[in-house]
Amino acid sequence: MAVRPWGVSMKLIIASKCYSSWSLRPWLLMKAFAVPFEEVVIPLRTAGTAQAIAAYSPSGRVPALIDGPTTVWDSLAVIEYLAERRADLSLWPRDSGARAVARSISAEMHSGFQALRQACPMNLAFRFAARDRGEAVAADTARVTAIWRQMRQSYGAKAGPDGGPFLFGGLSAADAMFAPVVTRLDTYSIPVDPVSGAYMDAVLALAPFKEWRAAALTEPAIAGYDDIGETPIEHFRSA
Ligand SMILES: N[C@@H](CCC(=O)N[C@@H](CS)C(=O)NCC(=O)O)C(=O)O
Repeated sequence: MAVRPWGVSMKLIIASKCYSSWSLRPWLLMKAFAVPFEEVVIPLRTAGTAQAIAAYSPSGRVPALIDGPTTVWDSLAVIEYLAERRADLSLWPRDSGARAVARSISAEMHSGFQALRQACPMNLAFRFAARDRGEAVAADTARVTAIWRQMRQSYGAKAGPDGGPFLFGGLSAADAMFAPVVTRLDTYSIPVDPVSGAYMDAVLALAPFKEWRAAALTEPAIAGYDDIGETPIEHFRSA
């Protein structure tokens, strides 16, 4: 039986890039680590969205990854699958202690920070003014930025080959998991400490993130997502 080369047939099913925070995670990781894939973008909130997603994903949600006969859904499961299939790439940190912490903060992100998510949905088309968004959002922000400071101090900011601008030095799956939070804090002008600010700048400056954002800004606007009852202070869509 012929052995299928790694990744050749992988297909990543995602939703509108402007708004789909979950889709950004595996897409960014795969691009940053040059894992080849074909993308299928399903626009959100159309008459055909649910049916189009259901054709690929048993949960009715994206992202989903199709790798030959295998379908994986849920962003964290997709990332774990990729880390296993492409063990050669070390998508998680190489050190087992660091890897365990990276998985812990990723799981915390995956299942938490509901207030921040709800009050500040991902929207790459605008920037909104800083304002008090309530205690729960402030508490989520405090925890997220405490995680970032701690990871930077304990792992990322180390001198030498293991250092780098990301949570564990070089880019890892943990950064992909937090990328949508980075965009939210940026979009809603939420004040952060200098260490977190520098980390956010590093994520936002990633070439694959810029590629994602550029594509997001060419998509048709979805009024239901754009109308959040606030007037943007910056508009990034070209048309
Ligand atoms: N926990 C899931 C959440 C996936 C999710 O909610 N995806 C949204 C898009 S960001 C979706 O598929 N929505 C379908 C719809 O709105 O019709 C994950 O991590 O992948």
